Amino acid sequence: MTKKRPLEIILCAPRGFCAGVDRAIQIVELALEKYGAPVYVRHEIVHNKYVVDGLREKGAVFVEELDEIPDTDAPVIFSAHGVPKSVPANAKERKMFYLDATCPLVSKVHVEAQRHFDEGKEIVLIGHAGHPEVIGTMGQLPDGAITLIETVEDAEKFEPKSPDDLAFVTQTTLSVDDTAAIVAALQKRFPSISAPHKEDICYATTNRQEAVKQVAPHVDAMVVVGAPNSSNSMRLVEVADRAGCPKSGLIQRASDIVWSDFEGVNKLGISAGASAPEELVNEIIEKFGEHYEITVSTKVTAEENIAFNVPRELRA
Ligand code: 0CN
Ligand code: SF4
Repeated sequence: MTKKRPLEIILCAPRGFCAGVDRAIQIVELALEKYGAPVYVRHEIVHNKYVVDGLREKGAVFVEELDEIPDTDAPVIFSAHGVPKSVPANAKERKMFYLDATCPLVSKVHVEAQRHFDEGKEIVLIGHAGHPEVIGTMGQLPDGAITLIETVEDAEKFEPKSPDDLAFVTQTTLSVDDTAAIVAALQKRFPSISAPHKEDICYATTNRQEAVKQVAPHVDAMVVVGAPNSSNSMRLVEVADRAGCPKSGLIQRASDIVWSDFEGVNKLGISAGASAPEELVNEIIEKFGEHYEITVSTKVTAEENIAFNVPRELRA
């Protein structure tokens, strides 16, 4: 057998599950334990196929909209990304027993938007069109109350009705740097615009991006474990690119690795989006270990010790 080529792997830390994802998955698991299958889940509980498939096997039924659910006493769970106000309203009308797995840090943004609205402010949401969190946040208020801004150009073109009475909120999983540029463009044009008391981009997004930023310049390639529909995971790939990493890409499972992409790679960075389980990171490291003589170290750039409680109904 030929000798395996050496590969130095640097794991970014923090990576992987955040407190909101952990809580959301726990809500589905505890609901299955307490009430039995089926448990309905509106939208992927978190954006990861492995997690969703695992829960489906235990009896979770995933739908995109409540109208796909028959009249039932079974619990209905809303995903971590949050929902428009019309969703719990509809669930109440249909007398559904629902559990809200919206991350408390997304709910915090909902509350902020509501507060600005109650104060009569015109609201800007910085985020990506079509993402469920953006749909959920816009859906906290009547149509037209929130204007979505996706880019610096949008910020430069934005014509508010009340330029002196503006506020902005953001999606929680954005690029820290892109968002800072958009906010700067808004503040330049509208110096009195109200900003969140404390960043809307969540701690997990911020910490994962910072870890990738520090590792990326020192590796030949960066692998981000995560799904293409996961906003925070996609942002990690961009961060690696911009930090000067020659190659960076998303990998969902070990079977996705294209070995020819790693020719000439001696140092590999690995991170994982907030919705990617550590099992998948380990699976991918093991696969690299089959092909290379690997050494693994970890670069820790922040400590995290945040946890969120599950809803009262599910507490022991
Ligand atoms: O990947 P996720 O399920 O969601 P996005 O990054 O696409 O928002 O991770 C959990 C984040 C939340 C809310
Ligand atoms: Fe909550 Fe942030 Fe995790 Fe989203 S990425 S679930 S906002 S902690």
